[in-house]
Amino acid sequence: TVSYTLEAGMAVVTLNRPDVLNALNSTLRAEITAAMHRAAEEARVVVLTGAGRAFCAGQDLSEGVTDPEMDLGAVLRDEYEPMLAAIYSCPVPTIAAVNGVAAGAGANLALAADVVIAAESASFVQAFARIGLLPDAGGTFWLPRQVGAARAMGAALFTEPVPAARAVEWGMIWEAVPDDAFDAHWRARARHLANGPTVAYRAIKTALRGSWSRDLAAQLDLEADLQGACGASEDFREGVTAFLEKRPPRYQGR
Ligand code: LHQ
Repeated sequence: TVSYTLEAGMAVVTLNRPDVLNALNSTLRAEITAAMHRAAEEARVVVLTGAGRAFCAGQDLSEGVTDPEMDLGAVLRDEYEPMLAAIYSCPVPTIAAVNGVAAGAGANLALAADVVIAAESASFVQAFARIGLLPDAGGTFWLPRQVGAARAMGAALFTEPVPAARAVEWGMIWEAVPDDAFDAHWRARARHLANGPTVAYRAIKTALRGSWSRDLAAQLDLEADLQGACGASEDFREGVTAFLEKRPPRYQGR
């Protein structure tokens, strides 16, 4: 239910249950988690995308979610959290290439990636309250930070689809791209990162992602530590040399 390709440092993880808009069942969650771990080992960028007309419709609602013995909290802890952690803790940059609707946990799965690029026809739906749930899969963490408290609350309570262009305007995602240019565009973005200074990208992720829970003094200290490591990388030397020689850098990711 996941297809995985690796080409020139670019891993592409495609959610592949198009008949149900790539709804997340237990198998798909496990396969996404495994694919992210594999990509973390062998790729310099990872793209998450969906097969067919949707990105992901969230939890598979035909998976017995209302059975009395189904404990939603346990499903979240045991299966969703490892999947989300594999994405947000991935040491290399992650791109969610949101090809179509992203609903419920599918929307928040996308928001766990470092960069979200959406097709213009895509939309983000905090659908949870429609069926009597609260936004999970990190929604209540990412949304207020990315779009502000008022928009986060409105999106969660009213569950209206947020079209890609508005998601950009709100600061929820990085960019929206016309549908006919979407595929070529995210591939170019991914290639850019796959050919970039991987050590620096890792430092950028560590510094930015942890900044919510640090104060300024701790953050400045962390920047100094990380910059020390970047300064010792081959790619830094190459970057400076290329600049002085007025040519494009050739980064090896070391
Ligand atoms: C689906 C689904 C789906 C199964 C479309 N499941 N089949 C919850 C519980 C447990 C633990 C952890 O956390 C969670 C978190 C959550 O994610 S809760 C939120 C779950 N997701 C939703 O409530 C969204 C449900 N889907 C929709 O509202 C619509 O399908 C959207 C707005 C995504 C797309 O609408 P349309 O473009 O009109 O497509 P459609 O509704 O006709 O769907 C196409 C097919 O996909 C259809 O099957 P069919 O046999 O009629 O062709 C749907 O039944 C199926 N499908 N989402 N989540």
